[in-house]
Amino acid sequence: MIQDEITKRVLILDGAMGTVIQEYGLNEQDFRGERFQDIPGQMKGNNDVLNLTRPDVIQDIFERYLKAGADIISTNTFNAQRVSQADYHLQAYAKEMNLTSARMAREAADRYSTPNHPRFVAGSVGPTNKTCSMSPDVSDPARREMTYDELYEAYMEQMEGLIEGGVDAILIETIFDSLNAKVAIDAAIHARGNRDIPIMLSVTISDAAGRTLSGQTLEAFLASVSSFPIFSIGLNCSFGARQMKPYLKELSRIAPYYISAHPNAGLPNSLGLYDETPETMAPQIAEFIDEGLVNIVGGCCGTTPAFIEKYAPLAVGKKPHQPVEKSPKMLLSGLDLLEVSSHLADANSHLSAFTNVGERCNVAGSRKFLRLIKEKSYEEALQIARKQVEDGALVIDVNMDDGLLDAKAEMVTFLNLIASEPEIARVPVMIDSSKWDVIMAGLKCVQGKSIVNSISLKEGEEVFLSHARDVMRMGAAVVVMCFDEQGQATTYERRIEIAERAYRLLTEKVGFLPQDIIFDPNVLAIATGMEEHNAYAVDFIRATEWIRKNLPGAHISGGVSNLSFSFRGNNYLREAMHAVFLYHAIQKGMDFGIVNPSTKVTYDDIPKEQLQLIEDVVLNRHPESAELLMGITGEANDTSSTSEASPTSLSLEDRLQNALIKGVGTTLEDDLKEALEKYPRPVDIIEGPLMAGMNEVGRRFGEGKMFLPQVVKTARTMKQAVAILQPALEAAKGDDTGKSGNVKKILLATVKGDVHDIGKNIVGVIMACNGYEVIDLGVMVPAEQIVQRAKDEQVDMIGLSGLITPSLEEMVNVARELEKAGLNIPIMIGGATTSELHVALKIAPVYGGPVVWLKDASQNPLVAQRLMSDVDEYSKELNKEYAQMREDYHQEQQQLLSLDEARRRKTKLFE
Ligand code: THG
Repeated sequence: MIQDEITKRVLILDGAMGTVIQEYGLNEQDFRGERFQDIPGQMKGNNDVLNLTRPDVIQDIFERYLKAGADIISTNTFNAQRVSQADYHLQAYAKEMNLTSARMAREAADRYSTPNHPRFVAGSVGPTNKTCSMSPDVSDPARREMTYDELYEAYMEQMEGLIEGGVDAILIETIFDSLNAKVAIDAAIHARGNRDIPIMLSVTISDAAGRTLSGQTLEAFLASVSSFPIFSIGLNCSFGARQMKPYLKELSRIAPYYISAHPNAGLPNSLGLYDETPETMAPQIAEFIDEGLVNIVGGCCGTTPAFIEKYAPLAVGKKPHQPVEKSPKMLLSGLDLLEVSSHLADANSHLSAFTNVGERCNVAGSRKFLRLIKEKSYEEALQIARKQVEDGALVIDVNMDDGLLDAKAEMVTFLNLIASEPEIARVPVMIDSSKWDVIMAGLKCVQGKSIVNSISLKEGEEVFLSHARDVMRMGAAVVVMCFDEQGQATTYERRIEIAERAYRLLTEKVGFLPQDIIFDPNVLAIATGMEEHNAYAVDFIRATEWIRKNLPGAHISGGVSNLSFSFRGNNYLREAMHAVFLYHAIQKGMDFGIVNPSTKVTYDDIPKEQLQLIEDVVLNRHPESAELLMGITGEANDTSSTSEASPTSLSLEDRLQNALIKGVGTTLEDDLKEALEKYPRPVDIIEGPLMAGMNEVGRRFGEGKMFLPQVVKTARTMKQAVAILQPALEAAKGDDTGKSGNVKKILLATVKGDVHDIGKNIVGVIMACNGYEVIDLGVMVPAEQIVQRAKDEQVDMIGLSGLITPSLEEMVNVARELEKAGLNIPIMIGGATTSELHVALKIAPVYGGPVVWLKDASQNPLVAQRLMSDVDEYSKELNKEYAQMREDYHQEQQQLLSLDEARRRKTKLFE
């Protein structure tokens, strides 16, 4: 078993599958085989189908890795699920691919196993080509290409195939979206049942700030999976070993699992090739092993059996990494980590130990929020969430329970919208509903680790346990209300009785971690005029103290604003009461509270006489004081106001730039109106301050100071700005000499095999702003479709985008197909791995029309302008430049001689 071997030595994992497959020079027919003659489209590139059509090649690769010394080989199933296979019309064969690949790997591993040196098979599970937590469309941030349940079905089928084929472990790899990963874990746990098949994870960091593609930090990701039974966690792809090392160090310092590393053979160079060799990589891998950072090492893109052969001896006799202890703290996350200690705070540090949960995104708790949701004014509703986070809310509660709303649909929409707002998505959410299907639907939208609000024993143990198991399955923490079959607990005794019973059930029957349980002993309204209500607050506080002492690890929360319902309309008094209540409850261990985060009244601010009176009421010292409370009003104006002063001290240009950088469009309307008066042409506003803002965003992203979801947001704000300027742009177009009536068309596409579209979307916005008609084909667009649409629409330009290395090859393919179709429409090339050199060497030579490489989106209008006005002259310039670059390149290459040539030229010493 892997579980036994991993404690003894550092295990060697295999290297890349795709890179090695390329060595075999397979053609379309090899991929297609006899079986798939009639399937439309291109099959080449679908490596997973080779399990069925060229099993000999796959077996050979398994064998070569085993021979090279791999302890673990992974199945050739990275894309073998129906979501990805749909592109090749092979959904129906997904399961068979897994089963076959696992069987072949099993057979090979068994053949190489000896009692002293067992070999293992890991079932490779990739992220699919769709993401669950990001929108495929910048202008519709709530949209999702795929739901949790759809992905779950696809993964389930894959896992079943792998397990039936005999894998020893499931390796969920190249994780770029934690929600996709959570679905995979959910499916793996269900597919394995009670078989002992460990789950291994491998994450891909994709920006300079060390975040995943979907925007989480490594720590936040660890929190997302912290309640799942994980065997190992590692990093793969995107970076070479050197860039990976700091993150690997962090991982081995904080992750309570075995650690794996499978770096690329360096970063791809401008041609998409890998510069590192087995000889240059080995010392870097040796560092990982020698410094005790890893338990498993292997390779990712660009590595081959020759690499693994060099790695295997490095591990001999070396001590494997010793996993750190699991944190006893509650781990929550949005895009960032929120760690909540389970320790009872001491009197001096209580403030830092309190987690305030924003209460305002609640249709039952805010008339304004209810109205906005009813009107579907989501932009403004999000503003309420954003304001709470700005005001310091560490978590936000979301509740859509209202008789006139479709609570489930609204919960899903709002959580999806939040996911596209990095300022808000930073923090974890508390999903608040009294309907279980609303909570489940909400949990299926969030990539972070959230809190379920709430479960209780009011419908008996069976329902309680079933809900608790659902929460476990979704990897969330939970609020347990002190309710049972007899109803709501209102006394001290009933509160602690229910809490204790629930605690036992959760920790003993369900296996819940105590630190993931939050008890809510019911904050109820006091000073209502009914005597039996007077002890509610003090009993809550006493129950809090008891629970913290007797139910170790568990937390305490409550809906603080409930306390003061009898004083509605007197906000100052309400907030003063809340401050007093929290002051005392926090001292006794209340460490969460659902509150209005913008409250301005603090305990110390309350004048002495008032304080005395309020404490008498809250602590039930003088029940008669309630009457007197009514007389208290504060100087403070309406503290719950959500209006936000805009910083008018900034210049117009700075305000516009800021709006873009922050991705907040609320001031755009006014500022753009002002700009229209100041600038001679509306397009000058776009190319001036707005473009400056976008460039600043690009710069910050490059430096790792902004991460992807923030960039997406800025793109959306840009679009919003353009929409506001649109009427003025239209009007101005009429003035432009002769241009109207002849709108130029540009076709945009992210090429097949690639899902990245931020850059492309920005280009779309900018081109639209410049008066071009944009036809955006989206992501993963096959060459045939590009050719077809280019012809049908008679476009004037084509923009091809791609971020990952294989996209380079695909762009060459698209250019070839366009050429074959007899087209010579100018092509613009952009995206992270693209380069002018690659265009000069590979793309321009296969295409008759002009091909231009663009460094960033700001260049598109200028280049387009030249292409549309003096294309002949421009083409000449480009061709000259490319010819020069090719020549320089070849000269450089020739300085590296072939082996034969080198031998021929050797210095002859003994003639
Ligand atoms: N425990 C748990 N969850 C909860 C509660 C709880 N969720 C909901 C609620 N109680 C906590 N949230 C609020 C939110 C707002 C108010 C009270 C509790 C509130 N709102 C103003 C009012 O009703 O006067 C409305 C003001 C407005 O319309 O703007 O007081 O106890 N687990």
